[in-house]
Amino acid sequence: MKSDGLLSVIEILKKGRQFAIVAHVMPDGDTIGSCLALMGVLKENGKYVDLYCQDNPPDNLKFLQGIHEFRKNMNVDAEYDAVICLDCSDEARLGECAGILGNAAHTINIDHHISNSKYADINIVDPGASSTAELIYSLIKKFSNTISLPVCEALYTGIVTDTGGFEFSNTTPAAHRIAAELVEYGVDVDRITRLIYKNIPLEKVRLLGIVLNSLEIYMDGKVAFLTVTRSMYQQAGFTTDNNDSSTEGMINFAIDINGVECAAMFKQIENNITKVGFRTKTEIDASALAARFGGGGHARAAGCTIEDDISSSKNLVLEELKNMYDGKV
Ligand SMILES: [Mn+2]
Repeated sequence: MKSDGLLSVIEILKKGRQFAIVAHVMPDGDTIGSCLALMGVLKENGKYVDLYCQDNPPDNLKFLQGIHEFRKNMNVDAEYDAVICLDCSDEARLGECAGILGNAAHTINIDHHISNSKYADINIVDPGASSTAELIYSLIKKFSNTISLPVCEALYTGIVTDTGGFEFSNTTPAAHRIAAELVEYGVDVDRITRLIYKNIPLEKVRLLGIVLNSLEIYMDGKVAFLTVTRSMYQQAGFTTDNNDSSTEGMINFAIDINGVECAAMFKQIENNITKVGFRTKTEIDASALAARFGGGGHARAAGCTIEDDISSSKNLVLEELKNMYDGKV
């Protein structure tokens, strides 16, 4: 993190009175936790804060203080001294809230994605940080002498969710140290973990059972497919439209199988529209595979949408995988 950038942010926060803080579309624990922590500390210091996010926060984060304050529509009465975007790698990640950037004296971008486009006046981008929450922790320590328990809980949530519970490769000594300090300040690890992870709606567990039952294995055990149809949601007891969060994490059961190199989850959006998520271990580049169907992503996780039904989509993906393996021989 560039310290001069941090110092000018602190000066703006100290001098200013009205702020807007923006989370990214389809928000996760890091963007939400970072926004709530920064809002908490600013409000504790007598500032006015509006929180923005295009989409609703995940249900399992509803326990965090201030979470109901997120709004989608511009507060036209406010004149912001600064708009602060947290965990947003580019303007597109702000979604419908991007317009707010034009409504402030300063724009500030604090993030840890290596792909960050540095779209603001002040950009604090540290790809070495486990999470944006870690950067907000450093900022808060320099801004305020005290740190309240709700702020600590929001920061802890950001770090624990972005590191996958300290399992992912971005889990650094600093992430553990900051988490340890937050626990010293009073964060109840058992309570937070229970609220975030041990709080799964019954229909989601039922859906997991149905989806795992669809497991298909191909190419001598290297490829695993899972299927999610719209009727499975009804079977599991969902009453609302299906959404991505209800199948989140399920593909891991397929990629974690011993010997599997590529897992794909085929989700029926319409009869002739199939959304495909890919996970890979070491042999296949998931983003290259997804790109063959007009999609994209990362080397180990990617996705695409195929305009065909589920069984044809499976055949197309299987064919591409065979081509990719044949190309290697
Ligand atoms: Mn993040």
